Amino acid sequence: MTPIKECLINKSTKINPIWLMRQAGRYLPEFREIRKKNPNFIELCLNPHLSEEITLQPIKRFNFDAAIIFSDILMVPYGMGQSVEFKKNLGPNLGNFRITDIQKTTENDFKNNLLPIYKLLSNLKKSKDLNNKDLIGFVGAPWTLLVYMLNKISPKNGLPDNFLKDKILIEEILKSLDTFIKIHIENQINAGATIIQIFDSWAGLIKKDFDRFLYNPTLSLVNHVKKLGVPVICFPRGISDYVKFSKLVKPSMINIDYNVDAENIVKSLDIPIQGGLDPKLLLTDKEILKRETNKYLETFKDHPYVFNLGHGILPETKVEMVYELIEIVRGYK
Ligand code: 1CP
Repeated sequence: MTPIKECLINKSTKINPIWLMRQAGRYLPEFREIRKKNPNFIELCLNPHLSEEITLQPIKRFNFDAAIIFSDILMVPYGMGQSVEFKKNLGPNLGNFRITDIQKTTENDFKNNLLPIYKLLSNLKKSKDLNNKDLIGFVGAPWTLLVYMLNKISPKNGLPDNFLKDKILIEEILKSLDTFIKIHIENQINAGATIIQIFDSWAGLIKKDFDRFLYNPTLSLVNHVKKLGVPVICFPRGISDYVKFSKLVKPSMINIDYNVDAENIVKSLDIPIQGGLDPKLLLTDKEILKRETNKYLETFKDHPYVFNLGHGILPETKVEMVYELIEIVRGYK
């Protein structure tokens, strides 16, 4: 059984399994090398050969317990027919769309648009580097994808006040997202994903109607993944009540962010927990990193716990600090 599966059957393990969100990415010199030669990010995500190499880069270097496919949550809007570009200094930039065009997109159109991602998974499945490791597929949660689809750029500076004004349009988009995200989940599992993670990176921006935007749409996906017999990890970043979320949505494992009080959550939840460490700690020094990492390891020592961060690893992280982190986690007794 893989180390993470062992945690998932609700066992606390002697050595905590470890992988890092955004482990395949810009902090790795070997990734930047490939990226320099491939300025079109979407094309890179749709190149199974290069995506495979990028997915395996952190595995070869650090021997993490899981690989997460090199792809992006915005590949779902792309598959639905919305244009998606990544611009230097801006980040994602999505195009206009007509809801009627999205509603005309068939399952087959969608699948054809994203075929290289499924090819990537089936290729990775054969890789010797992934022996006894999980292969994580992922999707964005409906709320987070709705945010990108309507706002067209990152909401990191907030959303306009009238963001939710067109109630009918929003319901239609959420309905399409539920359909296509489920298709994407199913295709990833059929191609070889052994775990699905649902990223709700902007859940913290939901101010009201939590049932409509957070609990119900996520529960619908979680039930779908469970029905397919695969564990599902939820990461509703920035919400104020992870306990309520976990009790209502019942994921196989919950990924906490770095604002969550670890001591409190461990007492309140009986499902496996992942993550928590502030990625900014990897920008400090080894002493601080050790002290803060040990706090998580100590707090979760009798709880099924997968070591990870409280959000993605930052591009400016030094590779030596990642080696150090792994040594701390694997050396902890
Ligand atoms: O070189 C570059 O400029 C590309 C940077 C990059 C990378 C490496 C982007 C653009 N996406 C990715 C890969 C990626 N994205 C992965 C696979 C790699 C891995 O985890 O190892 C995953 C799981 C994602 C998921 C993702 N994309 C999320 C959810 C997780 C999170 O960090 O919150 C989100 C919000 C995105 C959108 C996105 N894609 C890329 C960027 C820079 C962003 C964030 C933009 C923003 O700030 O709104």
